[in-house]
Amino acid sequence: MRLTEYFLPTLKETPSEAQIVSHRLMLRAGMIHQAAAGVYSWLPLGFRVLKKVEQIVREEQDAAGAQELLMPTIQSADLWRESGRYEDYGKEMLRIRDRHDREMLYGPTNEELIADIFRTHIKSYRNLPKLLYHIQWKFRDEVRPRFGVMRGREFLMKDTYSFDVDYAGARRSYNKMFIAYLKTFARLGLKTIPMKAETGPIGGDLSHEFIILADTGESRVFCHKDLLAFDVLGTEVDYAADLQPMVDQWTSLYAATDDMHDAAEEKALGDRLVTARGIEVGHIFYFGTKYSKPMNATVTTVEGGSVPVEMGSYGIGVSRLVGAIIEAFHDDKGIIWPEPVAPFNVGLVNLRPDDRACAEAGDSLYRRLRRAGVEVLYDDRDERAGAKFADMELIGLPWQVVVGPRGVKAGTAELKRRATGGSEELSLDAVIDRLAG
Ligand code: 5CA
Repeated sequence: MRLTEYFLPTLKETPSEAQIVSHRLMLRAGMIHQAAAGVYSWLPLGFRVLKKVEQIVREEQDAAGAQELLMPTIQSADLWRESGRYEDYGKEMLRIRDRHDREMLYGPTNEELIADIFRTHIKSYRNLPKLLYHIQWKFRDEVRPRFGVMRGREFLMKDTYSFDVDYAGARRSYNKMFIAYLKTFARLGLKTIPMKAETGPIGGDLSHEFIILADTGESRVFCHKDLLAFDVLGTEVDYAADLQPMVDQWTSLYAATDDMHDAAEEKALGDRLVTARGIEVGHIFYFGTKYSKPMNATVTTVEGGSVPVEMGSYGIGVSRLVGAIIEAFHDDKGIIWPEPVAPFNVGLVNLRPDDRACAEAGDSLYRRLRRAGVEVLYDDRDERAGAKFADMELIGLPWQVVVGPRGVKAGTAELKRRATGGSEELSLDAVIDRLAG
C-alpha cells in the first residue's frame, strides 16, 4: 500500500480525552474514530489489526474442535424471559422496541440464543459433545465507557458455547477452551495468567479469567514464577486426549488479583511470587444447567432418559485485545506490534521520492517485496524525513526499510527493527531475502 493513497489520519497532538496509552496511540495512529461514547469505527490500519487478531482467535478455536457459526446482534426479549435474565440483567442491556412494539435487545452475550438453537436441532447424547462459537459485536451499556476499545459499549467478542451430556464431558470441554486460550494469547505474543474468578451475571460455579501482563494494566496480579515460565506454544496439544493434567499443572500454581489474594499463602510462597499488572482479555465459565433447565434444552441419555444439557461459555474480548496488545508493547515513540498482528510487516520509507534514482529504487523495492508476499506500507509522500520517521515509529511496523540518496548510490538500504532500534545497511537483494525469508 502506498501511503500517498492510503487513508491513515495520524495525529501529532495527543488527544486530551484519552486517559491510557493504548487509547492515545490508537487515536494518534489513525486506527479508530469515535462514533459515540464507547462506540468506535475502525479505520483501515486498525481494521487490519482487528482482523489479524480475530483470525488467530478463530484458528485456535478451530484447532480445539469448535465450529464457527454466526448469530445476530439483535435478539428477542422473549428468549431472555425464559432464562429469567431479561429482568436481572439491568441497565447494561440495551433494550429496543420494533415498529410493532415488540421488545428486542442488542445482545450483550448469547447463552439464550445458542440454547434455543441447540434445543431446536439437537435431541440426543449421540450428537454430543458440541462446541459452537461466533465472533460478533456485543453491546453493554457501561455506565462509564472509557479507555477506548478496552472498555467500550460496543465491542467484538468471540464467544464459544459447549454442550455435553454430563459433568465429566463439560469438564473436558472446559479444559479444551482453557488450553486453547493459553495457545491463542501466546500466539499474540502475550504472557497469560489464568486466574480463578467470580462468575457474575453469567452464573455457574467454575470460572477462570485470563489476564495478560502489561505494565500499564488495570489490575495488579500476584502469581507463581513458574506460571510465566511454561512454553505453551512449544507444547503439542492433542485435543482428543485428557487435558486435565495440563490444566491442573497451571491451576495448581498460585495466581490472584489486588482484592482477592490470600495474605498467608502469599507469605508462604515468598520469593517464588511475582507481582505484575494485567488486563483481562478472556473469561471462561462452566454453569451446567443454569440455562438449559429453564429453557428446556434436553438430550436423551444412553440409558434412555432425558437430561438438561450441560453447558459452559467462553469469551475472548477481540477488540479489547487490540488495545491490550498496545498496552503490552509500546514505547514513548509509539506502538511496537508483535509480528503476527502487525497491520503491515514492513514500512518502506523513501526519503527522497522527488529524486529520480531514489524513486526508482524505492518503487522497485516496493514491487519486489509485494511480489514476495510481504505486507508493506510504502511511504512515498513528499514529506520531511523527520515526519516520516515519526509516523513509522508511531504506527510501529516490525521492520523499516529506509531508502535514501546516499544508499541508493551504493546500492544499499537501511533495514531497521522497530522493537530494538537496531539497524544495518544491506544490499537491496539482501533486504528482500531477509524480509521475504
Ligand atoms: N458469555 C460470557 C462468555 S462467552 C461472557 O460474556 N463473558 S464476559 O462478560 O467475561 O466477557 C468476555 C470477554 O469480553 C471479557 O473477558 C473481555 O475481554 C471482553 N469484554 C467484556 N466487556 C467488555 C467491554 N465493555 N469492552 C471490551 N471488551 C469487553
